[in-house]
Amino acid sequence: MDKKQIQALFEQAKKWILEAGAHIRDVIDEPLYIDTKSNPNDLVTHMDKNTEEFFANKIKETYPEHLMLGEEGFGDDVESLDGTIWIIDPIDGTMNFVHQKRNFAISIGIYHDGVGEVGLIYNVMEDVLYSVIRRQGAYKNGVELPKLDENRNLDTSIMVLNSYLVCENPKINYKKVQALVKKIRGTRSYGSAALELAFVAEGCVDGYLTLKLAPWDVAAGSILVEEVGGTVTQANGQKLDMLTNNTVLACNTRIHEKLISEYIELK
Ligand code: 2AM
Ligand code: CA
Repeated sequence: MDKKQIQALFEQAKKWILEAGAHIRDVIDEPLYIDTKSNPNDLVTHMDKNTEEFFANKIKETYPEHLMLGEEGFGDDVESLDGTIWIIDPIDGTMNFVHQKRNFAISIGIYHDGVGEVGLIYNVMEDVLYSVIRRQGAYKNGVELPKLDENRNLDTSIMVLNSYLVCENPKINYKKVQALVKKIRGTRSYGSAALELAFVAEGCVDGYLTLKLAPWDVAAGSILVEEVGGTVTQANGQKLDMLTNNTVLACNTRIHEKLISEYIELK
């Protein structure tokens, strides 16, 4: 895919994400039809489904040769990353959407032959769009984000961590995470992986560690973070796999190695 085609794809995706977001804002106070998925706290609403269907229809109409991988099942059965694939979370942070009517995002990552070329994360209620075209800069509402601070160290870092990481947890040595909490300057938890990755890219937090994200949670945010010089891997340092769930460590590159070698021990 050449530069011109990628630019055109970006413009199209941007138009659709802003349109979908504007619609959600218009109907935000209407009644929600809420369902649960894997467990009583795993929420989905008719807006998650309608929004994903909106993208699925647009993509099929406009780019019949492209595939879509989405959270709510309107996409394709994607078994390889060959070709052009739109990886979409129609509402990332559904619990926030339901309980708070804010702090959620639409996330779109467009991958070509396994490489993330375009990323868009739209904080719908704040009308803030994070966007990236690989090697052409990362932006927040059209203003370019600077590269991450090269002097960052753990003592002065804020990290996005969720409470599961510090409770007795069979998947990670939680005592090491507790030591990390003491080491760093502060912790935050926002409840939308896409926004949490965007905040790493923005440099307003320095790292994000979590034990289970789906491809659509991380597809756009990882492109954004890497564009500003950050590092995004699994929590053991291995490359992310966009076809499966992953543990995720996204952070300022300066603290990545120390986090993995001293504070993250997966079980
Ligand atoms: P969602 O709202 O789109 O489901 C919550 O901390 C973050 O983790 C949200 O981005 C949420 O995405 C995601 N998430 C919640 N449960 C998940 C699961 N079982 N697998 C992967 N990601 C999940
Ligand atoms: Ca979702």
